[in-house]
Amino acid sequence: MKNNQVVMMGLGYIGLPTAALIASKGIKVLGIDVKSEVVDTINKGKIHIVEPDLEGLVTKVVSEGNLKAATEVQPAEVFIITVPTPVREGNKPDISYVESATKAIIPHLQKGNLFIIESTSPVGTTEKMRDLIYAERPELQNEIFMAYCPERVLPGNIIYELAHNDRAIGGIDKRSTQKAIDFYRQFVQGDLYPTNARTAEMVKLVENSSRDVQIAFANELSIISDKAGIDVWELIELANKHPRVNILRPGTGVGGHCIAVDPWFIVSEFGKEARLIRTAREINNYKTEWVIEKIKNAALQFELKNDKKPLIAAMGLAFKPDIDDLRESPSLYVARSLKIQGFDVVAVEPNIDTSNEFELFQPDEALQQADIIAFLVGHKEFKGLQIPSEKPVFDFVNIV
Ligand code: SAJ
Repeated sequence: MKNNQVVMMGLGYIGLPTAALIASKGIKVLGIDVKSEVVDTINKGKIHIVEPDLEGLVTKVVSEGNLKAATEVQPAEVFIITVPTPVREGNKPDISYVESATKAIIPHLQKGNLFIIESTSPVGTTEKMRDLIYAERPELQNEIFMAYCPERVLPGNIIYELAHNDRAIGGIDKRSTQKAIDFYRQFVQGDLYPTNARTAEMVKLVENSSRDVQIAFANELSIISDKAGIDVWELIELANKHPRVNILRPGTGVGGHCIAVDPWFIVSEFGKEARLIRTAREINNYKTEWVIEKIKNAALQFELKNDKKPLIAAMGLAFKPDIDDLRESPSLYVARSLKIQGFDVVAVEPNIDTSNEFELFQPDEALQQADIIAFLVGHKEFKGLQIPSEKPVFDFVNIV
């Protein structure tokens, strides 16, 4: 089994960096992905996602022969599942990729193997996969180890955080927890905290729900302050001078692949109980609609006054500052909604070179040519820009 000590199922934003980090410790890793283009790219030492420092690491571990990619599973000592768990219609989590990855592993499992789920999952998923495995391979009952171990890395800083963040590790029994801790200790410098699988699953959901609730509080304050004629940024700065208050930043809404999604895993299962978590989701989604309304009202006023359509500059399209990731981005949603509603929109996004959807302007060009300017993301390039005083400027992220 020396040839493949670890099999990583799913080579996306978590699977690929984790596979590369493990391989960098001299452990043989076989990465599995259903997409053959992804497998081919990785086997050439290249990457298909955007993440600082990742390509260099992948090139190195592939050239050293410690990381290989394939579409078919092979025997290993450790199997790790890092496939997506999307939220579907009605905000219901879909664990079918975890199920199909588990099914693909089942024929290769051997006594003494360690099976780990990292994918964000509803509470009880690890136990479900345990039952699935034992139903097909009853002889493995109590002969393999199983644990849930959520990742908690920040996109843009994944390589550092994978190695340095603390982790919660929850086995289906105590020996599984210990086995998983021994495994992670080989490549994680942070502390490893033992727990059970259900708690570890909930820890992940609670971390992102906590951030969502806190951002919702800031977003609600921004809407209230706007009505009250108060500068929300000054308000928060002053409130945060209290030694036990730490309010986060309001913005265009909450985007990304985790914070706007994970709370639904709790709400869909504990609908009656999870009232605050659900409301926070609704507030953060509403904030994006509120931003659109603000810009639209200014645009309609401009049209009435000048008898022509305004040119609107969407300053920033990414889901958060200083990254090029446009997926699940509230800013992109704002720009797109305005365009769909018939407004003329140009975009400024310093982190991307091309767009099929928007004409891209340089920041100065946008400030000169646009009639309405809306700062949607706090990119560093926007700091210190000279803002024309005669035009309507919305700074939803307090960058100027
Ligand atoms: N945001 C605000 N105001 C704030 C902070 C963030 O509006 O004060 C917005 C951002 O603009 C963005 C969204 O929230 O649209 C999410 O950004 P983020 O930087 O808070 O988080 P992500 O989605 O990049 O990563 C999160 C992290 N979770 C926590 O901080 C609890 C990360 O550690 C997780 O590993 C990741 O989700 C994940 O994969 O679950």
